[in-house]
Amino acid sequence: MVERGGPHTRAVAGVTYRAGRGAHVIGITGAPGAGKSTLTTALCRSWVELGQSVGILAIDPSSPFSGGAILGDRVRMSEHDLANEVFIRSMATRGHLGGLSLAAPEAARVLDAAGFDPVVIETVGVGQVEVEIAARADTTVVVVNPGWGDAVQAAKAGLMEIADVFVVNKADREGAGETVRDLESLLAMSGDRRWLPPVIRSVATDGIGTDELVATLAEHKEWLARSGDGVVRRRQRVEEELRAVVTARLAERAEVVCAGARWDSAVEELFSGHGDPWSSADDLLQV
Ligand SMILES: Nc1nc2c(ncn2[C@@H]2O[C@H](COP(=O)(O)OP(=O)(O)OP(=O)(O)O)[C@@H](O)[C@H]2O)c(=O)[nH]1
Ligand SMILES: [Mg+2]
Repeated sequence: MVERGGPHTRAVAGVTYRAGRGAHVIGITGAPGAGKSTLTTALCRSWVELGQSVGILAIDPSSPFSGGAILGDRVRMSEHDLANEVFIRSMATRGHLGGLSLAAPEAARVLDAAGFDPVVIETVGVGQVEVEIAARADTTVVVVNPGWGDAVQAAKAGLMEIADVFVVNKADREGAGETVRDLESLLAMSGDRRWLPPVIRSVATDGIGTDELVATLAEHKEWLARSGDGVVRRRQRVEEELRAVVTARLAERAEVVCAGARWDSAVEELFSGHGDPWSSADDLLQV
């Protein structure tokens, strides 16, 4: 219902807005193919072992979570537990236009209300909307790969500002140590921070680094509560969401105003050389 938007989203929001249980919302973003889904799958194993149920929202994934990837772990997790404790939903950006920035937080809230904690939102870190969605989480994880290019790309995409935790994934490849150092010096240069984003190495395909990441995510959650930053962020989120709803409704109204008989005659009048667009808009917007 949330994905359909409009009155459907409104109906869901009416039910879930106050039903949230305060799940830890974690945004995971990074370049296409950086290993976000593999990493999330590895995290799920650790979380489920800790007795947590995980909700995952994958925004427009080009390589979606496969049942095989999730269920194929022979070592630590029985299929039964993962299938029961992990809920995955993919949302396409196509057809959503600007609506995704409304639909994604709403869908995360549905998962929270349903009792999942943590809730992970995976977005590809290209495109403003996708980056914003990840940035609006309680904790934002930026995944990069070894290679100087990746650290620079991350900086260019505005990912340095939004990261609470950096993961250098595919650390089995050459140059991981260099990328860690590059990120750390970029972070050190980026001024005064109350929370200095840790840089963690991982090999998501082998589950290496995931326990450290799970611990770091828990640490950041604790820090949010202790420092008061969690409250500040939540307030910002409320403000951003309200602004998005107001903007969406004004856009809907514009579609109504820019159609129909009154619209046609206003266009006709302008076309025949009378008035000006600004005065016509004033007339049209007066209900
Ligand atoms: N060598 C190596 N390969 C990895 C690692 N983590 C993931 N991969 C591989 O990288 C590829 C992409 O992984 P995904 O998890 O689908 O990456 P993603 O960031 O979710 O990709 P998109 O959702 O398409 O942006 C897959 O073939 C993974 O098996 C790693 O730590 N080391
Ligand atoms: Mg993915």
